Amino acid sequence: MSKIVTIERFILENQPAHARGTFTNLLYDIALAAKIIATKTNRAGLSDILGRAGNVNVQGEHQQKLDVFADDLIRRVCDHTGRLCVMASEEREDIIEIPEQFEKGSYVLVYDPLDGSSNIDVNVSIGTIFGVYRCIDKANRGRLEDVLQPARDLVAAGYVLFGASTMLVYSTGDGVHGFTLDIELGEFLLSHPHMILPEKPTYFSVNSAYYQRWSPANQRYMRWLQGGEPDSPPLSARYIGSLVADFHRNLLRGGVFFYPTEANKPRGKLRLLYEAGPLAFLIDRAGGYASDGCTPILDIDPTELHQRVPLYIGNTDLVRRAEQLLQEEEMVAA
Ligand code: AHM
Ligand code: MG
Repeated sequence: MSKIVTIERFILENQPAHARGTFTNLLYDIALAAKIIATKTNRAGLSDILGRAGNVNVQGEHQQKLDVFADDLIRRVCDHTGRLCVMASEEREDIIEIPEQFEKGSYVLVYDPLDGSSNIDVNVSIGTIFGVYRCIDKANRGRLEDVLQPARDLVAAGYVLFGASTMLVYSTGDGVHGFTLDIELGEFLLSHPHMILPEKPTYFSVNSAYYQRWSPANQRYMRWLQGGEPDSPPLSARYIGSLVADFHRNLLRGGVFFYPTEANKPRGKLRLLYEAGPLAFLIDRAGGYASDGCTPILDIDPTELHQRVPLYIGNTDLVRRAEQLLQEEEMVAA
């Protein structure tokens, strides 16, 4: 019979000795927050949690009640533990400082508390995305520069998928590992050790309703993915509109997700720090690649907290094809 391994035991046994302690406990904290958010999302149709909170977030979007709940919960789970020097959330305009009365730690947490907000009220999968950096200057309490680090410097990243079951997938650099929440035990159990992107891709994922707003290179890329060219790969299409769910499916089945620039979204939609960066770290560790169409996402130096970035992520050869078409387009324009 195969072994039953809880996330606690896995984290403990798989951290290098120097990281045992603070860092291990930080991952426990995130797992705890994930369990609480899972409980809430599972009751979404039952409790008074559905619908808009009436607030507009920093991106000018309406926040859902669950977004607000998840954002506040992660802050409350993490701000007093002495493990973090600063946090940043997609839902907040500024960095989240650790209150003076609490000890500060040496790690930085960036998170998108509940991604896929258009799917919250319609019982479709949503997710939480997180990344962990080391604080740049341990002498100081956290500052903006601690948060504005390239994804290559992440020490851990992961996501929680609130789907038919709840899964937590993370990497500390050495493999990508997935855990499924056993709701009766209240424990995440190791279900997907060492996740590797299949060599043969199955799906492409994009919101094709925006096709007319894309540049000719993106349109050509789409036609290539759809099988319209002699060297097209044999792919099928899937798009949920929740990045975590689309990413997770493609990680298991192989494929590419992209969210390009558009006439009215000149920098794309997705956020570098909270969405593209952590997922780029994971896809890299699973054997794939993420790009903004020109530069590896891992190498982009963030300049703003809520910076947006075009994203192409998945099997390396599929992402490279997008880069090639976009570069050809640039050269013609130059
Ligand atoms: P959000 O942070 O407001 O939830 O937006 C991010 C989401 C992603 O999960 C998803 O990939 C994308 O927005 C879908 O956007 P669209 O509805 O334009 O296809
Ligand atoms: Mg988001």
